[in-house]
Amino acid sequence: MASSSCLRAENVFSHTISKFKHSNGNGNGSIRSPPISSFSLLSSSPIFSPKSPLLKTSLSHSLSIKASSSSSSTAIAEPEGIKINSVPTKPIEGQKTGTSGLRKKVKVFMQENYLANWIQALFNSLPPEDYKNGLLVLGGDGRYFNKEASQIIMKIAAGNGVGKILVGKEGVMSTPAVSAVIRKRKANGGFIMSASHNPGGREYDWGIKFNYNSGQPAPESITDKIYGNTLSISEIKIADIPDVDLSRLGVTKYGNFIVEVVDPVSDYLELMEHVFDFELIRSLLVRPDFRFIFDAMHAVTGAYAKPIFVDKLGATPDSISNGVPLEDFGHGHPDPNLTYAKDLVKIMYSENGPDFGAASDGDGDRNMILGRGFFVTPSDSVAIIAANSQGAIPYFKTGRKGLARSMPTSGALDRVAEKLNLPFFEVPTGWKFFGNLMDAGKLSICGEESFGTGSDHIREKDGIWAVLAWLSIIAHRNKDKKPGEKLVSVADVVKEHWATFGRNFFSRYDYEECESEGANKMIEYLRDLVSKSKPGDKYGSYALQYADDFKYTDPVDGSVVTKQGVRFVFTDGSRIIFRLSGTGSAGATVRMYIEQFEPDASKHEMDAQTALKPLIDVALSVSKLKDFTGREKPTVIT
Ligand code: VG1
Ligand code: CO
Repeated sequence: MASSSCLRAENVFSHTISKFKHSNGNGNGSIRSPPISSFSLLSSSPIFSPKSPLLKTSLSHSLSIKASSSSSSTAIAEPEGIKINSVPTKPIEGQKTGTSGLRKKVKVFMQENYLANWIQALFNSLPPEDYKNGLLVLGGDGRYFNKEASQIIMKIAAGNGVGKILVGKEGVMSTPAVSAVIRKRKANGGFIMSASHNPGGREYDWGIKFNYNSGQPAPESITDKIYGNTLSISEIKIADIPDVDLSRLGVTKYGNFIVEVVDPVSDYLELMEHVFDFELIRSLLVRPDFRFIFDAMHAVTGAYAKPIFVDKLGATPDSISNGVPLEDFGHGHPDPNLTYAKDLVKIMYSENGPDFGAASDGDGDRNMILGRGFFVTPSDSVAIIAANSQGAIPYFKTGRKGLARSMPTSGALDRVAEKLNLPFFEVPTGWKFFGNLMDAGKLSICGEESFGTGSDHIREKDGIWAVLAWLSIIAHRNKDKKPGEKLVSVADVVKEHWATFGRNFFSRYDYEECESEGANKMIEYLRDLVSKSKPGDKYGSYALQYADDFKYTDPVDGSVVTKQGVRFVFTDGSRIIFRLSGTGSAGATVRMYIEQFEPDASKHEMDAQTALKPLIDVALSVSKLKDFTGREKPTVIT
C-alpha cells in the first residue's frame, strides 16, 4: 500500500487539531463553505460525469454513482439552496446483510451505484420521521475506500432530507464510539463503514452497518426491508454538494444540511471515565512491577489507545503496538485471536513477558485478553467480568440487571447468573439481539465467544471497554499490594474463577472460505440428522439430551428468528454446534463450537484441546465435515 494511502494516527490527533479546537473555543464553530445557493445553479449535466468537479475523490477510485441507463439525472428539489438530483438506477442482486452489516470485496462496492443503491434502499426502508431533518452519525475503521464512501453517504443523506451528519475526523470512529455518540447526541442513528475483523485494502473487504437511535445494530425487521428495497430500487436521491473536507474539525453548512467533523475519541472517552474508576486503573498501570501491552493491529483502536491508555491512564507510550491505523491494517487480518494476533501472543508467552496483553479488531468492538503465558477464552472473560464487576467497576456498583450470551458461547456465564441469582438470556449470534434486552432494562453484561464483550453502557460490543474492565479487576485485586509484593495475575483470577464455578472447556474451529456448496450441504445434512434424532441416542461415549436448529423468540418484542445454528446437547451438558458465518465475503466459513463442563478442579489445568479431544472427534465424525468440505484442518482454532 502506498504511503499516501495511509491514515496516520498523528493526523487524527495532531497538535494542529487541538490548536484549531482551542482557537475556536469549542472546536466546532467554524463555518467554512460558501453559501450553498451558489451550487444550486450549477449546470444540469449528470452530477457524476467524470468531468464534474464535484466528485473528485470518488472518481479517484474510478467509483461514482452514475445514472445506470439514461445517464441523466433530474433535479427534484432545491430546499434552501441545495440542489437534489434524482439519479436513475437499477436493482443489484446480493445486497443482503449478514450477521453484522453488508460485507463484500472492495471491488464489488466500487461497482456503479453499488453502495449508493444500498444507502438509498436504507432511507427507503426507514419511516421518514426517523431521518428527515434528523441527526445521523458517520464513522468507520479507516479502511481503504472509507474516504470515498463517506462522501457518497453524506450526499445521499442530504439528498434524502437528513438535517445533520456528525462525522469522525477523516471518517474515523470505532463501532463502540459510534454507538456511544448516537446515544449521547440523541441521534436518529448512524453508519459504520467497516468490515470489522475482515482484512482491508483494494483487494480485500469493505462493509457498512447501520445502527438505530439507541445505538444498536438495526434489527432484522429493518435489514430485511432494506434488502427488499435493493431489489426494487429505481432512483437515488443525491445532493449536489462538494466533497466535505473531513481532515479538519468543525461545522460546515450546505443550505439546510450541516456536517460537523468531530474528534472521534472525546465522547467515548468521557463515557469510559463515567463507567470506570480511572484513578484505580491508573494506579495499576503506573506500577513499575506491572507491564501492559495493547496491540491495536493497525486498526481503529490505534486512534484511541494513546489518548486513553497513555495520556489518561499513565501507560508508557511503548506499551501500544501497531498503534497507527492503516488503510490495509499493515497487510494484516485485524482479528484479535491466537492466529491473527500472533505477534502479541508470542510476546505474552515469552519468558519474562508482560503481565497483561490485549488486542482489538478492525472496528474496535472485539477484544482479546492475555496474561503472562495465559490466554483468557472470551467465554470465560465475560463470565469473569460479570462475577467481578460489582466491586471493581463503578458503573455496576448497584448491581447488574441481567446477563446474556450468544448461543454458541460457553455456559460459563450461565453459572455466574445462577450463583448471583440474575436473569439470564441466550440469544442468536450477532450483537443486534442484545439491544432489545438492554433497552427493556433486563440486561447489563453480555458476550460472545467470538471475542466480543460489552454492557449496556452502549449497544455494541466494546473492545476497549473489555480491556478497561479487566484492568479494573486486576487493579482492584492489587490495590493494597506494596511494591515488591507478588501481584494477583490474570491467570490467578481465571483459575480462582474455575475453582469457584467449575470450568467450561471451550473451543471453536473455523474453516474459512470453503466451497459454499459443500458447506451448505453439510448444514442440510445436519438439519436432517437433527430431525431424526431422539434423546438417548449414542454419539461415541456421549448420550444425546436433545438436538435442534436454534430458534429464538425475542422476549421483548416477540419477533422470531430461526435456523441460528445446529446444536447437539448431551446429557452431561456437553455441546457441539455448527453454523455458517454471516460475515465472510467469499465462499462459506464453517464454524464448529465444542464445549464440555468440568467441575473437578484437579482437571482444570488441562489444555483445552486435550480435554476436548473426544468431543471434537465426535463432532467431526457426526458432521462428516471432512467429506463435505474437503478440509483436513481448520484455518483458525480458538
Ligand atoms: C462473527 C461472530 C459473531 C459476531 C460477528 C460480528 O459472525 O461469530 O459472534 O457478532 O462476527 O462481529 P459470524 O456470522 O461470522 O459467525 V464483528 O467484530 O465482525 O462486527
Ligand atoms: Co468488529
